Amino acid sequence: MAEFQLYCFAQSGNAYRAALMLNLIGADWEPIWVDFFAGGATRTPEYRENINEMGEVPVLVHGKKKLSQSAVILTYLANLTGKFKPQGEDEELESLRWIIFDNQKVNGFLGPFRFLKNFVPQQADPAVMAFMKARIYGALAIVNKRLTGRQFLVSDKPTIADISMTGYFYYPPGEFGFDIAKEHPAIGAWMERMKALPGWAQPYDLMPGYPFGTRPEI
Ligand SMILES: N[C@@H](CCC(=O)N[C@@H](CS)C(=O)NCC(=O)O)C(=O)O
Repeated sequence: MAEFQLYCFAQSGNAYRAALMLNLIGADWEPIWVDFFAGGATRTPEYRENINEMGEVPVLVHGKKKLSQSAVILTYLANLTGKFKPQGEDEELESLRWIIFDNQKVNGFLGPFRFLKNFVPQQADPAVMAFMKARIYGALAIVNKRLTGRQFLVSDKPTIADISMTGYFYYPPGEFGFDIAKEHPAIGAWMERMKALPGWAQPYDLMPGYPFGTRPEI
């Protein structure tokens, strides 16, 4: 058995943050596929009783520890390994600030927007989609401005704030109907820098369950 297990599925950008971190730190880890779509696994009493009372992925298991919330998982792994760890109080607070902004306003909207666009049988209300798209563009403009003239979000080295921000960014542009990297050049350049890190992989190559509904051998 690998040292770390990650409950996840390929379509989850929230889980991607944790999977990417594990890969970037060179951890010995294995994914545990969660049948979110067809099986509704995260909504079952068993999942909520035994895996995560919040009914979400990602969940990281490390020995007796079971952690959820990608921000908590990233912090745990950074503290454990010293890798991608913000240095000193100022960087730690700055990193937390960007992670909260990301969770709430960047990937916090990108995830549900993509979900409504791709994974529900009925067409989503256009007014809802327009509202969400406007929120996404507003948040992406803020991130793009932050990254203009900077290498990474918090310091001249990548930290867990950068890993958190990658959430949904590397899914195919067709799944959003817009191209994050092309439309926001500073984000696009930062995405290339993140992509160049040893161990980087695209979400569909890192977590099981793609194409939709299938379970590849792991
Ligand atoms: N803030 C959480 C978000 C986790 C989350 O929303 N995960 C989704 C999958 S992308 C989920 O499991 N949703 C289940 C549900 O809402 O029923 C994190 O960063 O870990």
